[in-house]
Amino acid sequence: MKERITALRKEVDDFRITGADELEHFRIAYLSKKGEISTLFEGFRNVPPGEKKETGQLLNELKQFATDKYSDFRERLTMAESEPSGIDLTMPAYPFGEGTRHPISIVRNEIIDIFSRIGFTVSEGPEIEDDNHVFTMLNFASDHPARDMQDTFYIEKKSGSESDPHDVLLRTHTSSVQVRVMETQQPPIRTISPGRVFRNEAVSARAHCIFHQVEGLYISENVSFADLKQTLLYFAVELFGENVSIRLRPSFFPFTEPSAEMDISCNICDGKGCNVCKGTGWLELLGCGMVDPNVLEACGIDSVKYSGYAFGMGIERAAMLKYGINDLRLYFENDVRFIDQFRTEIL
Ligand code: 2NM
Repeated sequence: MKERITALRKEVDDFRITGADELEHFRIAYLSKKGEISTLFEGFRNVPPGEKKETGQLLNELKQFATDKYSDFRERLTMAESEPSGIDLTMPAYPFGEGTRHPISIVRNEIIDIFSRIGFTVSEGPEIEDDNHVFTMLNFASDHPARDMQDTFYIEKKSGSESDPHDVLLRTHTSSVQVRVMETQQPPIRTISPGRVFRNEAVSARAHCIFHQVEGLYISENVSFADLKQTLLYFAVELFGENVSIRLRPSFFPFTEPSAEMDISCNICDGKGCNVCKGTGWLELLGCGMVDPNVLEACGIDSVKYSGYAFGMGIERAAMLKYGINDLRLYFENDVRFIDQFRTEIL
């Protein structure tokens, strides 16, 4: 038996495989059920007990040797088939870096995802708007300072310095999208509107003439300020983590009554007070309130039957708080050393 194993091992070693045909011959001759090695295994039961251990070991080694030779060559054969010259010509000549999402897109998508989970849809609308949808229907007085040319980019003014419902301008907030939703849909309405907005401001570390907002709107029967608070707490926890706290301070907006601003606990000093939160332990994140009945009525919604809440935030600001970014201009310069630092899963 031992001599047969040694002879077979030499035979396997000497077998020259140069192509698929020989490879198949090799497999049939040695590795198949009726092959030489299986035959030896069958004869193993007749080996005297004293020699079983050593013979068994040799036999196993032989089988391993033949199996390795077979799979080695098969691997080389399949590689040679896919790369005739040994070079994959479909590979790019130079490695190229994978792109990254812009931090504004990352945070915008995350906000959309968070509100989608509690039933909010996404609404979009025009960036070039009319005075009626940006100001008048949102309860801004005809002499409200936000309408000033110093604050708003006008494309077309109908009558000198007077405001006119048909004045054409760049929207200064995405509330105009929500006016368009309320005009065309009856409650229940549950939607958010992310988008670009435009304000006539000098560019600095804290202000830019173009920025991004997400506004939210929920209108149904018996919607209360408590519903608003609970929704905003859920949102803050999802965006900033379970250790975040929120607080609401009274405020004023033309389109909500009552109105509030929401702060989140400073995630840099854990609320103890640092230079980012200016020692207060709190950072302002968004504005919110109960939609003013005048706005509901202007959009054709019965303000006796329905109530609703709304909120709005700057995405640049939310991203600053989330990532510790300290200069707004970084978002628009698109220096890869900045934008390359934000890598996420898919979003
Ligand atoms: C904010 C703050 C408070 C708001 C109001 C509306 C609408 F269209 F329903 F009246 N949309 N968004 C709102 C309310 C926005 O941003 C600071």
